[in-house]
Amino acid sequence: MRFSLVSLARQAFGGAAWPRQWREAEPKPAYDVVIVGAGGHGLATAYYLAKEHGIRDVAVLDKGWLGGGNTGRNTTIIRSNYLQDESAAIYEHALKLWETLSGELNYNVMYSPRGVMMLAHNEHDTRVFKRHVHANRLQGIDNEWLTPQQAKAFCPPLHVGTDARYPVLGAALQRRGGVARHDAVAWGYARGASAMGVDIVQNCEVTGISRQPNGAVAGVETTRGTILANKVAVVAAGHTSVLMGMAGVRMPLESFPLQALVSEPVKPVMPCVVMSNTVHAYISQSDKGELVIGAGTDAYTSYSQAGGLHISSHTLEAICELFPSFRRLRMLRSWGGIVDVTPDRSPIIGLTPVPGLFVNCGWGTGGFKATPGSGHVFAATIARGEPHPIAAPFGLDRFRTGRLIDEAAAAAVSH
Ligand code: FAD
Ligand code: PYC
Repeated sequence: MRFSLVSLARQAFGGAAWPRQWREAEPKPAYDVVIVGAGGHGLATAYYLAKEHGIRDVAVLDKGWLGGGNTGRNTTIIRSNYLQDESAAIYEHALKLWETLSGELNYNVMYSPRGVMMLAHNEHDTRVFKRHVHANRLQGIDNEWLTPQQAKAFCPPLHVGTDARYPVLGAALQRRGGVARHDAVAWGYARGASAMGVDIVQNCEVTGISRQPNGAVAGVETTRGTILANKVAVVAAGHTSVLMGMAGVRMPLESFPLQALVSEPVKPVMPCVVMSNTVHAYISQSDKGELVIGAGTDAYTSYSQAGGLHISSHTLEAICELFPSFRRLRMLRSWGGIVDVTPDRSPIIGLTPVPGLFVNCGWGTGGFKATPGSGHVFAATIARGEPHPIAAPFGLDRFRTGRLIDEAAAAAVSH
């Protein structure tokens, strides 16, 4: 039997109402804005619509439970060390919001800037990461180059011996990067949005997007009935193509399973986040003590929320190679999420060919870190009906010109 957060919380709070500051709403027949997807991005969008634009007649609909998509399934790596100015700007905007988010929401999202270190194992890695260090410093973003000995001092369990298959030749370190508690981010934004009047409707799958005779959006069809809306915003990572297809819009996206796993909990042993593109692993330690390990995407498109076993086995081999002392640990559980990926590995945020229909998607394997910034600029885009300046480069129209080239830092590990 499967329990949703809603049913568990209902039991915890006596079966009736939600705790004072967050209720599960019944849908109304009409809203100003309907947001499809109660992940971090959708909930953050609702929060900033209400808080910064005074738009509170908003419903956030989810086919499952809030935070049950990629928001609650990711490895929570937060960083802004991207190469292109456009990407660095949006991820840095998000990183600055992370720094004050617990205070903003009065909810501990456990943002922990413990440093994200990216390992170089060959000449190509070294050149690429040094290029990122220089680009970031020109952008005013912290990033520094470490020798193998400095990398070892920063992360003592890391093996930097020359006997390794791919020895560590150096590392790029973003000290302000780190991790946060993923589901707390969803809960914090949900509680904040709900307190301002936003309705959050779980177990409400959107099955259609209806249009007015003039072509503009009219609302959504759902498993709980028709809901009219002046504006509809699709923020449904992994499922965006399906939803946008309901409005007749084809999206340049592919959906892949991406998986992660955690070890049994142990005392603090891993002080930072480490990522290796070449050996292919990324790892940190949660406050519960589990080592949080991410794997790669499957090689084929799918909507399955579980990836291939050979992918996670490969990742564990890589972890054991980089951290020999972790070999004796047992794995506790693994899971998957569905990520949607654009051809240039940058997100899509903005207006669509359908008046009143907005979209935020394509964050691929790296959108958790963007959550506050994405919600912030998307809310402004919806409220004003034109792209926020930081979101403007990420419009759908860029695929006509090929304006953005592949953002190599989008994955940071080869997915
Ligand atoms: P989601 O949280 O997936 O929310 C979308 C919601 O839409 C879901 O709740 C879903 O139920 C709902 N939905 C879908 N279809 C419908 C429908 N028809 N009707 C109603 N609701 C619908 N990013 C990082 O920055 N750092 C990382 O370390 C990192 N690691 C990752 C590891 C894994 C294993 C995975 C899977 C992803 C990782 N990511 C990471 C990516 C990150 O998780 C996502 O980019 C981000 O969480 C997307 O947030 P979201 O709110 O857009 O999507
Ligand atoms: O974007 O940093 C990232 C990331 C790490 C693992 C998955 N995504």
